[in-house]
Amino acid sequence: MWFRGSTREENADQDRVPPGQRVTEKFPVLHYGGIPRFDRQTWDLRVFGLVEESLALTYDEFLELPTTRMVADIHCVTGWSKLDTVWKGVLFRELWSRVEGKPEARFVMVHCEQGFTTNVPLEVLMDDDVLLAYRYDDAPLTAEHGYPLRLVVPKRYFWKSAKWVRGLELMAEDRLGFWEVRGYHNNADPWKEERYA
Ligand SMILES: Nc1nc2c(c(=O)[nH]1)N[C@H]1C(S)=C(S)[C@@H](COP(=O)(O)O)O[C@H]1N2
Ligand SMILES: [Mo]
Repeated sequence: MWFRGSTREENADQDRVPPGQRVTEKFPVLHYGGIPRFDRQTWDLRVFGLVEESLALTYDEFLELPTTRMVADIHCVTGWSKLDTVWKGVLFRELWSRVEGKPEARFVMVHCEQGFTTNVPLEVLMDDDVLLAYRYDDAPLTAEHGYPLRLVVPKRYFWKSAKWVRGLELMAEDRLGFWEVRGYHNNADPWKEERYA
């Protein structure tokens, strides 16, 4: 007997797609506002707030940090998912190991060029798949996808993966970022369909 159906491989992929999402081969570009210009001379990445001493790295200093290459599935709240995306950069926890956080630091506000922000608990950023990425698909990240530096948090909807990151602010209490203030869910777990609050 012959019957139609998905192959074993397709079924395996389906298990990787959260409810309400469709897989795309494309890489849509989504952001609020324009694409910022990168000036290597003035760019820095700051870690500040509830840390014993704030850190400011130039781009060259950042590139000296140990790198990680990671393959991850990403899920946008607008309904697309992309499987097996390849990123290279520095693990958040690698950067964090160079900072002495105050014990009351529990949340992070990610600050980007042009005022975009998103908030993520420190514990979530400490996961082994949270990267500050500067390469995608084994090539430099393109400007539209966040060059020179973006956050990638695969376990949350993709708006938490902030592009053009410039600062990480450690906080004791949670504060809502750009989309979180506008009604997006604070936790943003795609497997629980935490799209809107
Ligand atoms: N700085 C900044 N980062 C951002 C955004 C933004 O508006 N500004 N939009 C977010 C949203 S809503 C999504 S879905 C992803 C899209 O990333 P992409 O354009 O690389 O697909 O970027 C996120 N990061
Ligand atoms: Mo989004």
